[in-house]
Amino acid sequence: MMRIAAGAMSDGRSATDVEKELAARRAAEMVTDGQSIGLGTGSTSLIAIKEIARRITQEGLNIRGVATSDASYALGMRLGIPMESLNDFCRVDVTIDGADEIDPQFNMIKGGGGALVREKLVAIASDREVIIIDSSKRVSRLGEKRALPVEVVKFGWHCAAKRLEQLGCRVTLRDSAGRPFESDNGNYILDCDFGGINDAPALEKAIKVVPGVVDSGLFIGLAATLIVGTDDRVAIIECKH
Ligand code: A5P
Repeated sequence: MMRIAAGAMSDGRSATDVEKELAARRAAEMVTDGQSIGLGTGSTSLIAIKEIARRITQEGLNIRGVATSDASYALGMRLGIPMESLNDFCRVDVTIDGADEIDPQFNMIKGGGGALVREKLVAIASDREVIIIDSSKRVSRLGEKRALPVEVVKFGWHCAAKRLEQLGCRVTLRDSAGRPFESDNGNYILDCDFGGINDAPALEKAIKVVPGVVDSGLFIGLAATLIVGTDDRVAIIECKH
């Protein structure tokens, strides 16, 4: 008799995969004809991008995509989504993106995939930021489970790391196959472990003024709609900031 690991579906997907898929598909259903859509980065966004591409093909929707990373741009192009640059309009109707953590105030940590700078630029340019997550991403306090990613320029990054440590964290230079990870912007990512963040809006401001910092993965007041997959259900929450 075949045994199925706890939390796994009979088709091999984990319970988390199912939750991500439910959230991503529901978000893709919200897309309407004529919109510009910010295409997020990460495994949940990937499902949404594929679903948007399917709707373009099957329903003939006229949609333009704005990528939050080189990976999302390449995927959008490969799937036949007409892509445009943020520079073309500097505004986007709706962005659909994932998150690493979201707290009860709907503030978030993003950047697990290293795309935080472009994700934030696209989020800020968006009329509506729709966040799609599995249930594990909801936390009572940001930084509880994840270190906070901070993108820094390479030049003098040690100095930026020391200044960040003075804000109360342990800093690790993100690595990829034994070499420092490089963002799409050619910068380094410092993963800053605060072991729980008490005042995320204040911390975001404090990090932003550290010389060498490009931006942090703290997304304050940017989520407009949260779509959470929980078991076999999906909840849509309008975020009040
Ligand atoms: C990319 O840099 C991140 O902000 C992702 O959106 C985030 O890590 C969520 O990724 P998953 O959908 O893969 O969990």
